[in-house]
Amino acid sequence: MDRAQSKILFAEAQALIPGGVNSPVRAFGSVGGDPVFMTRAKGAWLTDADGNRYIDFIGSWGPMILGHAHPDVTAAIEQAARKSTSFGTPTEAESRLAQLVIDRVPSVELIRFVNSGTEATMSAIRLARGYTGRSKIVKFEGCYHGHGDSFLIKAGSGALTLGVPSSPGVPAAIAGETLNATFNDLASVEALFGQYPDDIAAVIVEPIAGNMGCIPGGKDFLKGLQSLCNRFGAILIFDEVMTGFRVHPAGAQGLYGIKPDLSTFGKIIGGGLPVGAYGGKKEIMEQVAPVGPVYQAGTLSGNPLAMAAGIATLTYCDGALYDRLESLGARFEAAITGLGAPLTINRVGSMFTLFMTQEPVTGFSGVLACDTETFARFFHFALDRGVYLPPSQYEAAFISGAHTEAELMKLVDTVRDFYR
Ligand code: KE4
Repeated sequence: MDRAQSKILFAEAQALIPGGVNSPVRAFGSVGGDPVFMTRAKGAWLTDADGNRYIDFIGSWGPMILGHAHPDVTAAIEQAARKSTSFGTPTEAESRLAQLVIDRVPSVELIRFVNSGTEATMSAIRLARGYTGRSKIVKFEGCYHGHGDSFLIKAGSGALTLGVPSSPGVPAAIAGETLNATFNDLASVEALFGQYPDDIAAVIVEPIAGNMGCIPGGKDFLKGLQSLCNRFGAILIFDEVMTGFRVHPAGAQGLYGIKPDLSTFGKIIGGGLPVGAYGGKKEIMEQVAPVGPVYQAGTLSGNPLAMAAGIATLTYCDGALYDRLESLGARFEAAITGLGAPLTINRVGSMFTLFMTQEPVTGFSGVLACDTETFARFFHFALDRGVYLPPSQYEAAFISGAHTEAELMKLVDTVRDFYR
């Protein structure tokens, strides 16, 4: 495929922006080659600066569950924009989106909107620390919760992709308050509570990991986390920035039947516009300013365009959509498995990862055993055939409501041809 215009745009961007990208994982660091500059998208299809078309399996890293340029989402944004793009005052739309989330997620009694998933998780752990008076947090190696200082210790997603899971620039004093446990290994968490019985403010977990590739949390593991937090007085935070409204109408917590103390959201609730949120038990959320002393603020929090896009998107996130995504995803998974190719697929609903290993991938060690060189070759093999996958073995791919069987079978055919 000719991507001359993307190359020109990339060279220009590199002179202006570090790495030519505004988020490292977009830079093709682990798959090689130059990133592709997109100019438009519709439904399940992307179009790049050279006019090449691709079936989209990134979905903007999760938000585009309805597919691109859904007419009602676009119309809602246009209508809101005509009334101004921001007021800096409360608006009714914020309550409308808050109500939609609270109605769907039983554990959320109060919610605060912010501008990104990172802001949501940063705020949630500050709240947990303020509420408990404790300073340590437990996260899991390979999980990613955004680029807040407390999380960039053995993190997943772009940090892992670029080989810097623990970032320079995070002061030792902050890094020292973050304890890393092993995903799907409850004993590793019990050991930390045994070591710090009175110091852990929160355990934050992706209930279905998406940032070391897609790895479902075991139900006993997640319920065990809840029991440990209850026993030791720590806050259980489900980071549902990716899984929220992705895998179930009530997110992963709806799928597992677990009610965490706090949850974080992002991506889908903004329909592609910048939104994050944190919410949960009223007695905890009432510690947030201006009701309580835990401070958190944002010029554009609750932005009217983002609220409009989120409301329009969630309106379509109904049972019929999730049933369709599950049915499509299950047929896709069966077709991939049926190829007998030397890879492993993990899937939950409409999020999945093709791992370049023949072993089951149930945790971080399984991910590290993957052949990332083969993944890089497969990524470009697919790209040149009009299939756009996440440019990293350590990411989840996404199916949208705009995908049909034909688009998914194109990926199946691409896998078959790659291993032929
Ligand atoms: P943002 O700050 O990127 O909106 O959200 C951070 C975040 C928090 N929690 C989870 C579970 C997440 O998946 C994310 C962000 N996900 C990555 C994709 N793996 C964002 C893509 C990127 O960094 O460009």
